[in-house]
Amino acid sequence: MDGRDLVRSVRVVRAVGPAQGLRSVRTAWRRRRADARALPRRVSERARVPGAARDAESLPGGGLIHFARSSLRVRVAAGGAVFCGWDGAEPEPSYALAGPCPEADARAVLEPDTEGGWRIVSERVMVTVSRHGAVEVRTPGGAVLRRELPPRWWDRTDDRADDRADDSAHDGSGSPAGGHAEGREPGGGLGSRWVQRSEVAADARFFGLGGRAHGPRLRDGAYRLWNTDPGGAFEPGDDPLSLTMPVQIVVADAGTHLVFHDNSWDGRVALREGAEGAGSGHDRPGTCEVRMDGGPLRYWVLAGTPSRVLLGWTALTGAPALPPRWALGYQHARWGFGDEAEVRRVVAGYRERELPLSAVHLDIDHFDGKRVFTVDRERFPDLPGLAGELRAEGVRLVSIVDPAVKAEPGQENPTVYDGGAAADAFVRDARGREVRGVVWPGESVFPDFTDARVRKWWGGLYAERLAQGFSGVWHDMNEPVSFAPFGESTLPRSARHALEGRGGDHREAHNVYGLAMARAGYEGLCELRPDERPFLFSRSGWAGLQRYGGTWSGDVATGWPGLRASLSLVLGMGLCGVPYSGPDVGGFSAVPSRELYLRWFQLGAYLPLFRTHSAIWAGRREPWEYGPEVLAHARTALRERERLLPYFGTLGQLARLTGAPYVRPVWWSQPRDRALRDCEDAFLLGDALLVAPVMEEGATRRAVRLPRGRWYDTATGRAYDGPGQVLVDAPLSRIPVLARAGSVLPVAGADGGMELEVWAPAAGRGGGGVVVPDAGDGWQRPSVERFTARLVDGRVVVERRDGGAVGYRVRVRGVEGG
Ligand code: NBV
Repeated sequence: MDGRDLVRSVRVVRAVGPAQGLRSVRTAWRRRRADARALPRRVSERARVPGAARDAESLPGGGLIHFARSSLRVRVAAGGAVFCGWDGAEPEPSYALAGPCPEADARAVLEPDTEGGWRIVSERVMVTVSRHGAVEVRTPGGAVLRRELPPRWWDRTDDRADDRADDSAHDGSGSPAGGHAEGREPGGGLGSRWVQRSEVAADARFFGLGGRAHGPRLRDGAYRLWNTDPGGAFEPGDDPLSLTMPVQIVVADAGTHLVFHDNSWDGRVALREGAEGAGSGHDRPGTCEVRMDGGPLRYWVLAGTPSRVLLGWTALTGAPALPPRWALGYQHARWGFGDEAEVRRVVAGYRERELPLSAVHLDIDHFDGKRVFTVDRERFPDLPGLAGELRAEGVRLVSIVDPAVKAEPGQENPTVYDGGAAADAFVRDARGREVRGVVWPGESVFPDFTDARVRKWWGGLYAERLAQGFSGVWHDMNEPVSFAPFGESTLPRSARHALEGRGGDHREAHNVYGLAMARAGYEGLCELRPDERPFLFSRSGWAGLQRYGGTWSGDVATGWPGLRASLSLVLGMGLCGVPYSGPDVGGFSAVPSRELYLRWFQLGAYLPLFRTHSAIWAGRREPWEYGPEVLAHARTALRERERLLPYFGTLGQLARLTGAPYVRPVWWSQPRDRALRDCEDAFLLGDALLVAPVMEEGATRRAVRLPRGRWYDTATGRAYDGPGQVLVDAPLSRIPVLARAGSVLPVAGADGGMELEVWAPAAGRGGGGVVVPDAGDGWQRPSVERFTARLVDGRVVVERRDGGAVGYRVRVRGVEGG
């Protein structure tokens, strides 16, 4: 046990008390023993590279190339996504794909190239494969987006098996990598580690990899792929966090591409940005090295503009779930609501101060003994009554849901554990015993969400939450966490999982645990309440989480760096296809200064999930707790959020239809602008707005980097012409928000009805916007309305694209007096 373990032990004991703390020590030892027993110990590893190409065969969408010691399947799918699978890896089964693998593009065919390799030309990319297994992805114009060097595996063989299987090291291949004889299953049945190095343009920037605290631009360094509860609070520099995914978005002058390594094992991505050889002409390419502990080497590449790439990505992994309307309003969470009366008091506080409030979130303390799917009846005797009361004034209740189930059989009444045990729902170890861990309720077991049967059982439990009056759920602790004073705070790597009937262990299931739990909750809610869209957001997850809901920052540290991290997380998640997210406004871990709270609140007002929350020990987060000045400015932010609700609704619909996130990096529509690629302190909210939060203490002005075109400061009406950097006022009362000239966005008018806000186009330029009117909280198909805006004799004329009547009041801004 080292010093850090000691700190963790103290933390665990503080969280669950001395008795459970002791139990967690036992569990940690048990985990270590179980892994030592069940995971392969005596392994010898042999390095292997593909070797020389032998031949190739044409297959739909591309072909299969045989190398001396491996094979590569390249398959272009309709829509342009390219799949590459080594060693026989196929696109399915996959936790990321939304459905069956998309059809192959019949027009994409494998043909020999002039260098002795092969190429596949498709509509969006050209893929070339060299005789030694290097793969290049190019634009149709021939510019290289990505160059993959031949991969390298370390095939694990049991030493004992080796002794028997004679010396395959002397297989006569003559390759320095040696090792793998043709015909023998790669990995010798124990799975292979592998590494794949790639090069990208010298000017390329990396983004994505799920939720990272130090982004959105991913600088040089190693990023781990293993969903991890940071244990208390995190800041930029802490890595990994709860929601990792092997999805990179690479933006370069030559084009944008996304690469997704469809493999849920533990891994690392090492990134190094390139450098352009000023004058010398010698560029150093950017490099990316993906290293996985096991699992298939298969990946998808999607290329095009950022919006094309996200369209393709969400076509592949699923359209983002649309949150119900109310989930776009402001929400207040609290860990530590004492009782029903306190909830009422807080809601009344909002009402009395005329602060719009959409939902209140109840944390683990409303459970009976912190047991999931229970209620502490003494402190919350009538939750359905409370929910009904709040609902009448437009406030919903949202419940936390943790995956760990207290391991206790019921005395008189069956417990959740009883139900799960009867359904054989809990994760077992290699010897077939339930894996026990320690979480909030004490000794706990963990549902195996990788089993469809278990998902069904778990989904049914949400009936209890609905009966208590909850309108939505908040999944926590699903990395999954099992407290441990040393070692990993999760399940043993040797724990067994169904993995949809294939069978496997936690090394493969860990990263998809939160994703599969989200699926269980989402499908359960759809079945239980078919007329309403579920509201679900989850701390952990993986590629494809957007199909079921959103996410939030988790325990972001209170502090200015935490404020930055919270924006980085939202931007990163959006680029990975999960558009709905937001931070704990005010930070999770400590009491923020008034100024920090306000600046966080002002940022939150422009993010999809706008929610105040904190740790039980970190003070309160109601705006009035921070003095009258903060209260007044928070009210302004809340009102602006209300006014923008129709715009948020439209952005949610567009995210569902196109994959474009609400919150986009400023380079979104101009990825060739290098200065924009490096800008991390502002974002686009849809097409129309550029939001420049204040993330520096004491700042009342800030520099804003503008994309090309004219932008209006929405507070002053002053016009600025981009590209370039401008200095704008950022008084404590507001953060700078700029509107793109020519944009048309739906907002709530003073009477609550929807109207169009139109920002005057620059002379000689047109404009326009899309509006998706609110169609309730059900599953109605949205209607999409398109508008154009143009200047005619100095007047702004707004028309509907389909020629129909505009149908809304139009408010023009950005003209004299506007
Ligand atoms: O359930 C308590 C907290 C919750 O408030 C927070 O939002 C989660 O991220 N939860 C983590 C568990 C423990 C935190 C120390």
